[in-house]
Amino acid sequence: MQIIMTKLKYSSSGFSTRAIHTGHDPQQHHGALNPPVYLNSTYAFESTAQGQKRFLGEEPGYVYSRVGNPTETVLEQKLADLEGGEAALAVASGMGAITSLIWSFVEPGDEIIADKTLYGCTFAFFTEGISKFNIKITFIDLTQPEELEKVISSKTRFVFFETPANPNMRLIDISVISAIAHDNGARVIVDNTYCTPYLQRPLEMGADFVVHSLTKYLSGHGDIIAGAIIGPLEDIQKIHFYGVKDMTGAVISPFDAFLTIRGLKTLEIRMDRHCQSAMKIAEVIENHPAVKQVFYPGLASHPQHQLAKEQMNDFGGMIAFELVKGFDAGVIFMDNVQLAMRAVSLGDAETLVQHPASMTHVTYPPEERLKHGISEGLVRISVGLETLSDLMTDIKQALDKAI
Ligand code: 4LM
Repeated sequence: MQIIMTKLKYSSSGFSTRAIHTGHDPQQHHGALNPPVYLNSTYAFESTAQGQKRFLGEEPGYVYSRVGNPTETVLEQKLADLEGGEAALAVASGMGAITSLIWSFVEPGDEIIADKTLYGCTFAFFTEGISKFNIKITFIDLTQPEELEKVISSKTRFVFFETPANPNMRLIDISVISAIAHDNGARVIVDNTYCTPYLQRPLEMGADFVVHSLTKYLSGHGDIIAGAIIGPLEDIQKIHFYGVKDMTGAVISPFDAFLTIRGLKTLEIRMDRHCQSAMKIAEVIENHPAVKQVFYPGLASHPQHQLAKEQMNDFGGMIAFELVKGFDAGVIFMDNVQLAMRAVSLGDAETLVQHPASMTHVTYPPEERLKHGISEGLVRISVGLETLSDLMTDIKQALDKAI
């Protein structure tokens, strides 16, 4: 079986032009501006010989939708182009992307080094899932590259991190970590969900793979669960035709691929708005008497503000903060927002507030959570696309009650 590749007609154009046009030629579809949603599980062959050739990889073409679908292909062309990778694979969820990638390459006896702050289910996959199969997982503070130098070995298969990290917004220097990993024969996976390729392109900084939860900003409307992996063609082929086909089966629905294609058309303008509103809200939160500390890479007070300016094109839509009166004040804040929604997930049009220690990061044992820099009182906001003045009013009145 082969990945279907088409020539990228818009490869030298700007970000939004490529997000809108790459991968779909209306003239091949009756002039239809939007790619059709191919709602089929199987494909009819012209002859037995053709079916055999497709299965043997001697002729490109589809055989069964667990191993490829034309709507999925359109999305993959766009994602590969936007991240600057050779190829992409769209899958059923962000977790499907992480697990399919790792299952495709690790062998018993291998080691994975991961940053100490990760989305809770990624942490659980490492600690409760893959580590059962004689894969050693070492969590370190990757904001300190010398820590990596100390623990990396010839057995290290992957170095894995998020930047900014969910939920506490620590940043990791992609080029420095990639250089150390490569010197030791390991490959680097960056979860770029918080940034999207509009704000940060890890492959251009030396990472080997990017993974995404498409559930978030890339689809952008909170109406699907999906994921993606972007990387070298040969590796993506392996993840596609082994990792997803035979190991995880984490196949994206063609309709979810279509909704992500639709979301990508407005990614740039949505991200600009998320970033502008988040910057203003972070400033307001930082100056409020109820607040002890704010973690937003755009603030001069963020310990890695300089790295944020070098590595990201803007500072994103996610904010985390601690209240002076800790967890109880966090609950008061969350219970008093009226416009913002109390919900996990991120990157939606709606502003979402959540409490990592009891929600997204409940998979960490409490003492591990603290060790990994996720304090009990931390509150997270995914700043949405609502009118900024309305959001400000809502957040201020909820903070006033948490003094
Ligand atoms: C959340 N996050 O934080 P799927 N990578 C990152 C994530 O934040 C997530 C995933 C992967 C949240 C979900 C409830 C950095 C998810 C996993 O949910 O499998 O598409 O993505 O609120």
